[in-house]
Order: sequence, then C-alpha cells, then structure tokens
Amino acid sequence: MPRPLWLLLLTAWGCGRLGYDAVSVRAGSPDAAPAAASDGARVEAGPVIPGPDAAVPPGPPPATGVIIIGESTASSFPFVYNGSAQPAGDVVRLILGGGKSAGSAFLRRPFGLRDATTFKIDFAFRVYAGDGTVGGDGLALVLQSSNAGSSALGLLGGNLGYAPIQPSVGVELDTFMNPTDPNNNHMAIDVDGDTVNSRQVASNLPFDINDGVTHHVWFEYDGPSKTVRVYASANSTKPAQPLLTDTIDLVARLGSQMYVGFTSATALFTNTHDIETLGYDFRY
Ligand SMILES: [Ca+2]
Ligand SMILES: [Ca+2]
Ligand SMILES: [Ca+2]
Repeated sequence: MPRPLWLLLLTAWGCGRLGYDAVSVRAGSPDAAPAAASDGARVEAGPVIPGPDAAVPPGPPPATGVIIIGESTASSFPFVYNGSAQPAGDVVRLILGGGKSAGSAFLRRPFGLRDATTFKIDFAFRVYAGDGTVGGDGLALVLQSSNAGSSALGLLGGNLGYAPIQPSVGVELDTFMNPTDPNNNHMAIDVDGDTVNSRQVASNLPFDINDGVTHHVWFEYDGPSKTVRVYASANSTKPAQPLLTDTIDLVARLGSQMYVGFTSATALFTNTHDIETLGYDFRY
C-alpha cells in the first residue's frame, strides 16, 4: 500500500553529549510526494544527510544530536542504491527476482563508532513474490567500513549479496539452504561477508522469512561490553529474549565509522526483498 516518504523523529533521549540520535526512517522514492515541510532537511543538532547528488562532506562522523528530516525530496533521500536495488514507493527494494543478481542499499552517511558507543537499529522487512516461501536467497543487515563505502555491492547470485564486503559485521536472514546451512529459514551473525562460517546461528525463527508478511528485527550493540544482541519477531513487539548474542569489538573490526544498510542476492530461486522501515538511535 503506497505511503509517502516521511522520516519520523521518535524521541530525543537525554541531551548534550550523552544524547541519542533517535530517528526512524521510512524509505521512499526520491520523487514521492512531500509529506511535511518543504524547506529541506531541518537539522537541530548533529549531521545533515546529504542528497544523492551531494558529496559526502569531510570531517568527523555523525555526532550526538537529533536529525529531523520531514520530507521526501531528493535532497533528503538518505540511501545509496547499488546493483539490483532501488527505491520502490515507500520501501527499499532489494532484488526484483528473475535470476542471478545482487543488490545493496546503504545509508549515505556513516555512523561514528567509539569504544563507548551503544546503539540500536531496527527494521521491518517483507519477502515475497518469485518462488514465494521456497524462494531465495534472503537478505542481510550489514554494518561495514569497506573502501566502497555506501556503494559497496556483493557478488551476484549467492551469499545474500553480502560477500565479500569487508570489514563488516552482518546479520543474515537466509531463505535458501546451501550445504553449510542448517535449513532454509535461519538467521545468523557473520563477519566480513563470510556466510559459510557463521559465528552464531539460529535455526528456529519466530517467522517464515519469505511468507510475504512484514516481520521485525532489532540489532543492539553495547560498546562497553562489546555485546551484540539480535532480536526477531513476527510482529512489531520486541521479544524479551534475544535470538542471537555475540561478543564483537566493532571498533576493532570496523574502525571509527561504519555504513549501515542491507544486501540481498538471488540465483535459481527468487524473491522480492523489501525493507519497509529502518530506525536507529546511537549513544556516544
Ligand atoms: Ca520459507
Ligand atoms: Ca543460504
Ligand atoms: Ca546461512
């Protein structure tokens, strides 16, 4: 169902140096109808997310503060699309189906990372069409600091379009059973695009990834303890217990900043993979 692009400020938690960036992004096409003010991105504090034609400004990664972007004009459109990825109405569409392909979409600006950085990322996705619930191959949330930046694109036809993007940490939602997979409906934590040797795997999910219904995932990172927690739910209610946990030093792996986005790939079996919402908040 078409919905206009809008970026909803959720909450500003705290203030000053210890505040959160708290922003929910509803993806949309650059030419969708404006949903709010037409005076461009309003920035009360923190970074501006430049438009597709603007060079990423030099200088430090995003600082603390609050970003308010209330319209769907090209100048505020925050994603870079690569390969078989494109904006489609109000979603980020990774792979339309139809054979061997790979796509990615990354937020244009990287997030800053420090040892003490704690953050939360949540997204809603829907996988459908093509071969339906037996389709492939799935998608991945990818945090990466590759030289390609927001233009990073994985190889065609496999590894969720995630390999060989590195350095990186990813969460795969895998719908195709390869020889090293436990089944055709699992999630896992991977590093450096290595979907063969996943660090943590969950093979009993609360949903069928490609059942055509919108489902939700949360990625949380606690900087002081280097703890990653991934939650998954068939609906928008976050469960009490994480599905996957791991200990990963993101600063050691990724450095002082990271690009956040999604990858996907299809091969013999296909699906359309849509990211319907993306929210995040960072505490530095
Ligand atoms: Ca399935
Ligand atoms: Ca697989
Ligand atoms: Ca897998």
